[in-house]
Amino acid sequence: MAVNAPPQYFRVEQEFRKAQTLQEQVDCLERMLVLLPKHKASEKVQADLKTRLKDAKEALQVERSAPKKVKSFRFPRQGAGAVSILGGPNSGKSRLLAELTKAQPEVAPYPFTTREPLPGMMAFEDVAVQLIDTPPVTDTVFEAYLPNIVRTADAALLCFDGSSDDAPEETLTVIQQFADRSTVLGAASGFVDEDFAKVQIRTLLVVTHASDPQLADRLEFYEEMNPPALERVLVDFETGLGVAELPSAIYRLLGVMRIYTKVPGKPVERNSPFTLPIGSSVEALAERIHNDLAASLKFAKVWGSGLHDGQSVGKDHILAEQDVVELHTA
Ligand SMILES: Nc1nc2c(ncn2[C@@H]2O[C@H](COP(=O)(O)OP(=O)(O)OP(=O)(O)O)[C@@H](O)[C@H]2O)c(=O)[nH]1
Ligand SMILES: [Mg+2]
Repeated sequence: MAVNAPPQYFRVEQEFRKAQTLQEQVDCLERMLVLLPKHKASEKVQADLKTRLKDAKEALQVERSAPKKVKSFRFPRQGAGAVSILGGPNSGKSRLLAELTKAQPEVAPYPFTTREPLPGMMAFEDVAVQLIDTPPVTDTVFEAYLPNIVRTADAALLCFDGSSDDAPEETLTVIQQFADRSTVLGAASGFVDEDFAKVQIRTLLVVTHASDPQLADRLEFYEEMNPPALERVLVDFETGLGVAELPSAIYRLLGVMRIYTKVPGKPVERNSPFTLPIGSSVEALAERIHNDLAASLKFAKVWGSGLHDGQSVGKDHILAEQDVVELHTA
């Protein structure tokens, strides 16, 4: 966004994107309106925010007065982030969930096996990532609750069946179906331009059945159809190709870093790192731990790359993956 807003604004904007209920959306929009600087350049954004707020409030009224008819699924957020698993029928979505988590989805060699979304927790080193398996999408089949699941997650996996001649077309159909519902499977997560209705979700193309001898032809055919540029990994759950590297590729999609904290004079707490968006400052870490801590924060000592061990840094110091931080309030 071209508007010169303070970092708090963008944090609330992030929160807004992941809001799972209308009430959460209303709360975030109200805060964004307060935080947004009021000047000529931000007029369009202000107007957009106001429209969104009005729409969300109206929808909230409707939701309160009418019982829900549409099925919806909300999975409490757990771990360092959430990633939805999308794709056409039989593309390996459930197999992926079964391979990387303890969840036990039905996996079968015929299409339309999965009827409802199912979450599972994937371990990557010392963090966990929530994966959500979903029913297939085709040009005629699309569960109404899917955009919400995809938009409230941090990233998506789009499965492409490397053993099927139909995969190029089916995969493009999935992308188009979501695009038709203002949900753009793309290279980064965030809003598209300044259009608050449209959300982009960072998506990894997961080519399954990648040991298939005709894979290269199918991928070439896919490329010729001008799909959006997505990062891509090749896996085969039967031969094991690429499977060991998949968790780290999924973790990287989240755009977060792990930060370990320590109390002065105590050892580092290695078991449960905080995960913060890449580029976060010492202050953001303090805020994550406790609002009061951020207010009373004086400086921090950091152990990490490019620093002396225990180097003192200010609130604005930008942290890096796997830094160890000791926060000092006096
Ligand atoms: N050889 C091989 N088989 C795979 C691979 N991935 C999935 N399969 C098989 O392909 C079939 C379909 O996999 P599923 O995971 O059920 O596919 P899905 O996308 O969940 O299908 P729906 O739920 O019907 O949309 C199953 O028999 C899987 O075991 C792979 O990488 N290699
Ligand atoms: Mg399935």
